[in-house]
Amino acid sequence: MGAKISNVTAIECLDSRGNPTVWATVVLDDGVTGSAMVPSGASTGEHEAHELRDGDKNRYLGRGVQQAVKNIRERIAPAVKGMDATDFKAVDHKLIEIDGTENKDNFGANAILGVSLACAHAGANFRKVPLFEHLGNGTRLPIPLANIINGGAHADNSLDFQEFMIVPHSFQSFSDAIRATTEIFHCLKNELHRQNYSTGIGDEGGFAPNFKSLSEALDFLLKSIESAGYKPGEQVSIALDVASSEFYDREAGCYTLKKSSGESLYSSDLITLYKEWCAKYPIVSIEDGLDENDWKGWKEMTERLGSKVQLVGDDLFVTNPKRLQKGIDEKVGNSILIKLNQIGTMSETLDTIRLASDNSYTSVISHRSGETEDSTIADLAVGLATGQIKTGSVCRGERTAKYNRLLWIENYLGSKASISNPF
Ligand code: 2PG
Ligand code: MG
Repeated sequence: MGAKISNVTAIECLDSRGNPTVWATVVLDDGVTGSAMVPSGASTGEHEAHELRDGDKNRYLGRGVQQAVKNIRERIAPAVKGMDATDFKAVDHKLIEIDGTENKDNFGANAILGVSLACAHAGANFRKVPLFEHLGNGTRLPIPLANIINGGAHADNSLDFQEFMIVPHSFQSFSDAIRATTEIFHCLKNELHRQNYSTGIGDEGGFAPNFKSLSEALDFLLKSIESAGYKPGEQVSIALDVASSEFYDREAGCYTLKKSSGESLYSSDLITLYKEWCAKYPIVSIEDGLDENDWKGWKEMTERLGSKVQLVGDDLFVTNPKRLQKGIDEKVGNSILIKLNQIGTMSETLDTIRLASDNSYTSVISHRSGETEDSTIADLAVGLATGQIKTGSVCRGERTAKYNRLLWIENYLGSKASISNPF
């Protein structure tokens, strides 16, 4: 009896882009269960853990995850049966051991993560505590980095840069920060409409019109912050995810803005552009400003911008402690994006967050562009008190699921809830 795992099951379900993904459930001896759904990226880093897809063109255009589901049912379930679900670290360790590969190629990181997260949920449910309390002792709500203009691989428009986010960093509570975000989102919609731009949305719920230039998108953000009645820079700032690996031309060694002007830029030109923008706009954070293998460029970027701006490594670090350690050793970046499915287990994710904070790197907990109603990352952000979360725009259910969970946690914590400005 107790928290012992009696079974692990899984099914193939759908993500927000209409692609199949894994939904895993851990069942305990006493009947308590825990479930989780696995997200999936579009602008994936080449160093991420392996996402197992069936490749059978006759099902879901090759994107099925039946093999991952089968791996959970037939290979993982018997291996973790009888283990204590409250000790999710031991279960994760077992998953890593039986997979036996560096990148989780054997079972698939999607199979392993599904079980790892479901186990964490089952443990929390067994202990009758919310997941965030099971994961850590944090009570600090994160500042949202809300992606209200989409481009890059997430939208069919003219923007080469992937995410234009607003950061409501100077509010007294998470609910006030979300209210401001939502008001700005609606003001942006009105302004786009007024100027005859499309108000259709991209993969993460942000607007995705054909702007005339990248800086025009920034101008619209600034205007919307102001028309919602907030002070840019003082109350609400801007964050970018350039996702530059998507348009880096490795052979030519330069960045080609292929969705818009076709112009090619070297690392140092891009850094200069960021520098100019940081002087003109209240930009507090730039993610993947340079390519995932451009360590030299990243070093220069950190030297030139790192004292003023948060430089977040996503494709660069892929939530991997080894790659983060290289960044720390080489003084590259000052922040890491945390995506559970890049590394594949909850425990390894917690280790990476710890390594970051021990070395004064900030951690930004993140969704993927392909998401589900699963809200585990909201609990992760609070339990580990990381102070920042990136989970898309304030529309679309798979994005609001995380914001709503945070609103719930804030209310649950009552006077114990805190929030603070990391910028
Ligand atoms: C990113 C993410 C999430 P994707 O690049 O940061 O916004 O996108 O999941 O497509 O990698
Ligand atoms: Mg990114």
